[in-house]
Amino acid sequence: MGSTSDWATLKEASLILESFGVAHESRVVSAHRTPDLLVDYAKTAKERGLRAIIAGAGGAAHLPGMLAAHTIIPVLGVPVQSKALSGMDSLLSIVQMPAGIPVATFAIGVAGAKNAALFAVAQLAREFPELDARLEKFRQDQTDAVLGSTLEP
Ligand code: RP5
Repeated sequence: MGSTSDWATLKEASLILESFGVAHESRVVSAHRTPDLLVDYAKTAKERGLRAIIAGAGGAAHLPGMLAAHTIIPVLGVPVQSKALSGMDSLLSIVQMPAGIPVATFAIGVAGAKNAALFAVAQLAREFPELDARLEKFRQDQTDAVLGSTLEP
């Protein structure tokens, strides 16, 4: 993520990955405050064995696009809800990548963070049957919770 202030949002992605037993790391890598670290992080991602990068940033959110520019590892962009523009700035910054350098863009805020993690799990599940089973169970549990829910009179 671009800042420690993004952690409240991106933590939700981390919690999902943890619940599925997917090894991951959580780092602050800022496109504008630590540009050299960003380049190093992206350029070494493949050799370090990363399979996806969930990149969350807010405002002029160039982190996901800049990471994607320096690696072919899939970048999953999460627009963090900014104070000034409620995350519309983050969303448009991340989603409007010019053709050739894709960033898979998710919803603004916590929903996006959770879904980015679930999407990464879904991709990995094609390769790891135990993850596939956990994802099927997650979906079923979610369905059961809705079907079993009741409303206050
Ligand atoms: C972006 O600027 C970060 O991703 C964060 O969402 C936003 C504000 O950062 P802080 O000023 O809170 O560190 O780079």
